[in-house]
Amino acid sequence: MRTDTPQTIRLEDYRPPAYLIDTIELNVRLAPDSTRVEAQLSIRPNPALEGNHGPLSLDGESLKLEGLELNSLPLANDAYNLDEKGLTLLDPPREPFVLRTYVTIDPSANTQLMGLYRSNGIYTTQCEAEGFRRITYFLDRPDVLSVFTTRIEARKSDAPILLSNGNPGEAGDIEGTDRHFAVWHDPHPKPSYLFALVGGDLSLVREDFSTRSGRPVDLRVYVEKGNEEQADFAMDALKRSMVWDEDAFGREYDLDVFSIVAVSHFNMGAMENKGLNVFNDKYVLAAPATATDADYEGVEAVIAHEYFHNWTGNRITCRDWFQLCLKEGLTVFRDQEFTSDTRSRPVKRIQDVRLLRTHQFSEDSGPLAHPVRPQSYREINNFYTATVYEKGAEVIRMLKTLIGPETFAAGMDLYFQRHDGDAATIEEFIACFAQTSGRDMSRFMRWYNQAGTPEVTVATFHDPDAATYTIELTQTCPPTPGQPSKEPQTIPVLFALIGPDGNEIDAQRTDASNLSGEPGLIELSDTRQTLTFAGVRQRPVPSLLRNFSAPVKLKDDLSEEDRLFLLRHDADPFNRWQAAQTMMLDWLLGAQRNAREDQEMGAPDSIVAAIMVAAGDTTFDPAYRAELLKPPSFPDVAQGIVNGVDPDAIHAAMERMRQTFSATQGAVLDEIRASAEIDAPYSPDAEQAGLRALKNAALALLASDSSDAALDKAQAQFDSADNMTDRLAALGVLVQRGGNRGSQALKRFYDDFQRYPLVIDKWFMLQATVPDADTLDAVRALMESPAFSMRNPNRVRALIGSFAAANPVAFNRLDGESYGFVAERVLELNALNPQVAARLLGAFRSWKTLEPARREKARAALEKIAASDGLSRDVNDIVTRSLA
Ligand code: B3K
Ligand code: ZN
Repeated sequence: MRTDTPQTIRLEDYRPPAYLIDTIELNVRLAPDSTRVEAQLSIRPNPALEGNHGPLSLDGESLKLEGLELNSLPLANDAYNLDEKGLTLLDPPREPFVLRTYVTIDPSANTQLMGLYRSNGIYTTQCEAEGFRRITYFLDRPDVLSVFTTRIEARKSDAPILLSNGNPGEAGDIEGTDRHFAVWHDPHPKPSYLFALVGGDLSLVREDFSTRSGRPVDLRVYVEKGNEEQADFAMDALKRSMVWDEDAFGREYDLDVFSIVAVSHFNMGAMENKGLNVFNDKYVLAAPATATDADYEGVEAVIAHEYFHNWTGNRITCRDWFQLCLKEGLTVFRDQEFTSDTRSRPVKRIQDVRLLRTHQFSEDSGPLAHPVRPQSYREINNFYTATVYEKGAEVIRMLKTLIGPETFAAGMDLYFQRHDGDAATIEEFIACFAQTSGRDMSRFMRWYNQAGTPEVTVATFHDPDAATYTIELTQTCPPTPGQPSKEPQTIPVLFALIGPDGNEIDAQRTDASNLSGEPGLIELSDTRQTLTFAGVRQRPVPSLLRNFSAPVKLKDDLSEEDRLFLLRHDADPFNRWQAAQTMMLDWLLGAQRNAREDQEMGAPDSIVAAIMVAAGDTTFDPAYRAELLKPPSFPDVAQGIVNGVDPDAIHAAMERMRQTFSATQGAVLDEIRASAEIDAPYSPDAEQAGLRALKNAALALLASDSSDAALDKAQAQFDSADNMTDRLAALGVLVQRGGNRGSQALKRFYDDFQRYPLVIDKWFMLQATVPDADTLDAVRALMESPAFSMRNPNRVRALIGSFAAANPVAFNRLDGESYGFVAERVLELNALNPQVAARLLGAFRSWKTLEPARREKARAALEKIAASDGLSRDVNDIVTRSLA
């Protein structure tokens, strides 16, 4: 493989396509090493452009061209150019014409898992973002929409099931041969990235569905043979998603068939191809013995997400890849709302914010920071990021908060009505809400264009004599690559003032700014704004940024006493939880500093005691109480450190905090644990899952002292569990804290579950995340396990990915050995699967904040990658930006 010259694509260079392709008829003859693809394209010059349309460059990569005809005549050799990027017709007709191409491709040799490939003997495709060009020559860009008709042919024994997008047409045996065929027609014009084709020996679970307006839909979930009893939950989740989108957004399904196919080799979670979603089987398969509650929730959320793309992504697609958040941020927002309606809304919000802070804030504060809508890229696959997805969803949530739910709903309706069938832009999307709200959205638009996590600093002042209370808010946003200075952006800050009796006070705002705003909402649009309230005799405690109303870092002037007060009284469940988190975080920051300076860390006894009171409150939902018992994450702490991150010091502080729970609150924890025991058969529903989450959060804290008493409880749970959630939680405790008991439990777990690769991924993950320098040796050894393969992305993520991204202690070994190890794996994967390699390399994203000794070792590992020959565009892009 050669190193691609990094070519930068810029949003400002966008030009509409010079040619359009109205229809494409594909004829695909599947064979393991040499699949033949015939394509007939009806092409015409784009009437929106004037004058000479020039040469026609079709994208094509790793294709073997076998034939080429224009309007049924073979094309002369000097009429076209062929290179490794595609096929150019030098002087195409000015009138509509038909181009026919014949190519062969090798699905078995496709280890990148882009284009057409085989996974465990099943032919499947992945075309987003630019994979269709690895199947046939085409204008492989999202603003070229075509009607697809796909005929697939294969040996019956090789691929008894043949699927593509749209509705099924003619199908049957090919007489006198051992082959058969199937034709699929998709009436909805779509970009090539939404094309899919599947062929293989699959088991089918089927159900009938009827949309609200009465369209019958044949729902199908296809899984590998032997997995059929693990597909029912996915089917159920699909039906619930379909009903929800009708209720919540008025969106119905629009084809006769909707299929989900689960495959075991997949670069990400799943893909929303029109009418034929292809899934990583991790997000389809679920049974109590093998899937955890979190797995069930993940299956449900990803099924919903891909289904919701049918409107936000497929019916309305993106004009160009810079607009990726148009479909991703919006669809994440929609799946978050679905989960909030299905399960607990406050718990979902807490979990989403935890994820955002852990991944997106880390990304936003390092060398890979980019705006929700980037302005340039070298490899688009590197922009399927926490920023585009999760921050993109936060931007939609802020929009709804600012304009209110009804105006937001009207804007969504307008968007669906106005842009159905379009390849749209963020500007067009936002214009719909500007219209329904009558507002100027220019400062809000900055959320799409400015990278970095804004900081909102709050200073409060109470004047008892004048009975006034003022809140002064200031926003800043740190520099990010290519953006040294930032403009103020519209930040919605939901708030309340809480009086000494614990009740919210209804104070009158007397300041001039934003008097029109909703009560309880501050619109911070300037760099600095001051609010004044009259008639406030006693100092209230402000509850700011309720429900985490904007993805910012809040620096307020509250005391620990204020936070204890909020933990007791705040009616906003998010901020009640946040009060506990902030107290823990402040303590952890101080403690890690002391640990680094070899000072006594102390113990957070009073904070822990207050949290235990809240966590013991049975008027709260158990899932929420479980969240209260989870300390801030390692990246949460690391982000608060300015003078060099020492992962061992952070770990020591986190351990001390957990041990304070077990040492001072052991009896209460054990009581909570026992009270959450379920005396009913397993069900993955939210209620039971919440009880298990509470029980297992209590167990994890209880066992942080590694006492025999606690380990015995974990052992008993491991031995007797009737479900994977409890079994895995107990195994985690034994592996992290139980020494030999952990090794024995691991052995038994492997013996019991070796038939289930997705369960063995959990086994890899638990071992790869033991916070100990020696874990590197364990990971090296596990790579030799027969269950491991560098060719399966799930295995790589479970073992190497979790070691690099979820084990800060072992990854940041002082001797730099782990950096070297991960760099070697990146280079190995670079040749096999560049997307997975680039993703793994992202584990270095915070290297610049490390203390100097580690920082230099991380730099050396990155430089070694940068200096290697044959870097893919994916890896080259990440390593270059990381070092810049
Ligand atoms: N749209 C796909 C992601 C494609 C990633 C391409 N590298 C899945 C999703 O977000 O729904
Ligand atoms: Zn998506």
